[in-house]
Amino acid sequence: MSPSAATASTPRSDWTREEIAALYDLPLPDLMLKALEVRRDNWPAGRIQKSQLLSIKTGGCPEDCGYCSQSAHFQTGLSASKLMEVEAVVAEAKKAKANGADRFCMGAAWRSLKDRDMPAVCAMISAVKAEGLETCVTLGMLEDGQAERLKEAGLDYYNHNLDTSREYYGKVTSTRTYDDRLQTIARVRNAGVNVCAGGILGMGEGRADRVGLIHELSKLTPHPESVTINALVPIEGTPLGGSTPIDAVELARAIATARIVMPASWVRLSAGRENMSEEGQALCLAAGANSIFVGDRLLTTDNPEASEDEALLETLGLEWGPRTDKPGAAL
Ligand code: SAM
Ligand code: DTB
Ligand code: SF4
Repeated sequence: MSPSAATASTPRSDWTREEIAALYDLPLPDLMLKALEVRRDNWPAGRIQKSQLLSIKTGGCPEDCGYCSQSAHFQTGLSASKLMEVEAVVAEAKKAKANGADRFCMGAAWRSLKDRDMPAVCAMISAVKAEGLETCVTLGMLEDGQAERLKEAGLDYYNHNLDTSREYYGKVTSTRTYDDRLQTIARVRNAGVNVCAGGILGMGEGRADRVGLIHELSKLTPHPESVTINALVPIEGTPLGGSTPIDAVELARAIATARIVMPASWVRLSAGRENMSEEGQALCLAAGANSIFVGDRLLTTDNPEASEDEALLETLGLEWGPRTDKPGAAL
């Protein structure tokens, strides 16, 4: 075992909500210091992974998630489209790779994955994997046996978010429950696919809900390999379109707390960077985020231009770097 692996923090799944709240509420410099210690002990210094997203099936979703541009319940001006052809997806994956991304995440505006779409989705996963990219999909709820088929096709990660605390969840979505989400996450885990799970800040929730979200994630055993932290991208026409934007310091607190509580997880600063200042993003990266989405689109909304992201990393003295399989071992 390398010396750095020996000092790596062992993930705990018995954090109490109070312990997590106490971390979250620390004076910012003390919280950041603890997060940086965890980062130093577990992760290569100064490396940020480039991920890229693609919406493979856009809009017309039967769910009523109050934040989402793609729900058929709200008038957001988005036009729905069918599942993309495999060739078109591969072309986008090639472009992402040429832009330096090493992870490619495909999202579909579905309530759940239908078996009739399985062959096309599996073909996309296999083809993207064959390009040498890490694969991630987010396709809604899964039934028994579906995650196994995705894994056989070459899937590395399945993204399925808890979004917020259990108590606040009903204020955001009514067409499914928190336990539905946990059940799909368990199916992903049982199939041996890496779990990517996280949530959204800035939906009118309080700090107790942000702590509750991190607590729910920390109870998963093992922790999700990937923890995605989104700032709400406000969408006109949705119930949450007029929400007060989350403060960058509050977002950094959530990232730092997740970094400490789930030391071996990839923490991703995901949606919302387009509306953040360079200083705000700097704080979130300094708080211990390992990855960002690059490319000028997320799924349906804008993301910073490549040149802005290059400038950001240059300013911060950070480098792009690929995923390392064993946190702690690559220091
Ligand atoms: N339909 C699938 C599902 O909901 O699991 C997959 C696609 S969905 C767009 C993936 C995730 O994106 C959601 O779980 C949510 O956390 C995040 N998301 C969607 N709209 C967002 C927005 N306006 N701002 C921030 N995050 C958002
Ligand atoms: C996640 O947690 N964030 C990404 C990914 N998983 C699929 C999605 C962000 C979506 C932002 C809004 C949009 O572009 O539609
Ligand atoms: Fe549908 Fe996913 Fe959007 Fe919810 S978040 S409305 S499930 S696409």
